[in-house]
Amino acid sequence: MSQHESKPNSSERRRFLKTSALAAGGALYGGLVGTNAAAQVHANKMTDMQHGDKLPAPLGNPKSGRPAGYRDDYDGFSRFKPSRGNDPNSEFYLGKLVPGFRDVGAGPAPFVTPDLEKLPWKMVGGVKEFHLVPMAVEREVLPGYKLNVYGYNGSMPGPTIEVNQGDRIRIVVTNELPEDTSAHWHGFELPIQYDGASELTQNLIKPGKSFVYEFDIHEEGTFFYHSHIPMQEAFGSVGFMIVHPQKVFDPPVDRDLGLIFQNFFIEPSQSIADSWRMDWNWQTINGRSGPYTTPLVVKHGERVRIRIMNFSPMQHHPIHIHGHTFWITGHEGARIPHSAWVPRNTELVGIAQATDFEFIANNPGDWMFHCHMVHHMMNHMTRQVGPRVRPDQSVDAYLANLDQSPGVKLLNPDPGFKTPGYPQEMKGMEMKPDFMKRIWNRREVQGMRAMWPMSVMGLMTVLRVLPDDLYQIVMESDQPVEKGAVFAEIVRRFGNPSDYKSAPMMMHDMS
Ligand SMILES: [Cu+2]
Repeated sequence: MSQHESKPNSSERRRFLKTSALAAGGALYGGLVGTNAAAQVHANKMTDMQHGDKLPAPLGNPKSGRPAGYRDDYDGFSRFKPSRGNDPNSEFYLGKLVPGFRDVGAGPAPFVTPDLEKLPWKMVGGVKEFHLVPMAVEREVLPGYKLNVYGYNGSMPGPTIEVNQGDRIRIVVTNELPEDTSAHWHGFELPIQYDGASELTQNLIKPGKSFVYEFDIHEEGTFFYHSHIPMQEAFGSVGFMIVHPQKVFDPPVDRDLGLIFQNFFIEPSQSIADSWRMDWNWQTINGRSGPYTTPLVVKHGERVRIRIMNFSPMQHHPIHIHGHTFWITGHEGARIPHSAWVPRNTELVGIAQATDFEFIANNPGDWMFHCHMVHHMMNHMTRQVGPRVRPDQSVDAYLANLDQSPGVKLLNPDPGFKTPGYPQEMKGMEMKPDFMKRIWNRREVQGMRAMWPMSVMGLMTVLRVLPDDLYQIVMESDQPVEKGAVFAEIVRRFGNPSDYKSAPMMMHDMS
């Protein structure tokens, strides 16, 4: 096809630009305010509402702060301020072996998976017995946005199985899926007939039937279970399986947190994943998408472990934490010897891998915690902003004539189209009042900047490092906390108050 033939005529071109200008109308503030003219008016009002660059009233009691009797400083590394220490060979460089506040004798810190449950068990004849039920699940990934997926016991991902090294466990798997399944215990060194590799080691579990898996746990670390039917894996059939070591990991941590990163391909206006796709446009952490992912809230100075598991069907995730350098201390295979730990700011976690991050939370604030792939930092991205959703514009014409690429026409008044490429526009998510109410109606987000949900999307969550008194206000008290108040207090204590700027309030606050 010649260029002449494929070039849209000028009236078509004008019509296209008009449509795209309208479609991009909500692109201000990350495009989350909606896609119509009314939203644009609201967006302008929000700009007018930049106000109050003075810090609000102090919050909390800075003097009540730190626990007594613990060292602050280790070879120049401080648990209470950003610091590296002096010598990369020091045991305490970057906080490497700096202990938390928790006593070794207290045993392992409780393992916490935000937005997921634990699978209960009972002791039967000296064996820890669990009941796991593969089933279809409706998972609300954002307020009002439900996906039809596969999971276990009503949850996607499934509930966490938590055991101790040396336990004997029995897992009764009862198939409530409309199709055959099996359960694989990923990474465990177990007798062959319980490995769950369908057909190779067992007959599939028919719908309505059960299979009993029973074995001894020899290892320790971060593991998981999943269906061994590939299309079921792509629908979310997975859960954590954490094994605490007989000898508590040294140094002990104060927080032990788990996040399962997944993605799906959801067609526009669909709620069911297309498991045959090679690209994936809907992202979840523990079954929720940013900004509905629940922030990880820790105390200033604590030693934190975060176990990341990637159960995406086809995509690896470079996972990045702001404001901290962390050590890689384990993979799903085993704990790594201290001598082989690696400090990172971003770590690639491949498909079916789990990686343990450890660090001292020595830098207070609300820190981004996210996959660094741009299409994973938003949902419903690729086909929503591409030409295929534009009326009267065929994708063939666009691909055959790239110099007609929409998005480079400088005459277009829309700010989203003054630069090449497509603006970040979230047509799949409108931040309506009910949506925002549910985002804010969680203890963990109290006192964050008013506009924070605009920047936390897809495979994103927030690591909140709070001084002890602010932690208590946010996580343990019922004291009301104004939007932005905790952030402002951290700026007052640790930042540069003269540069403080408050955020505009959210749309629903103005109406
Ligand atoms: Cu990613």
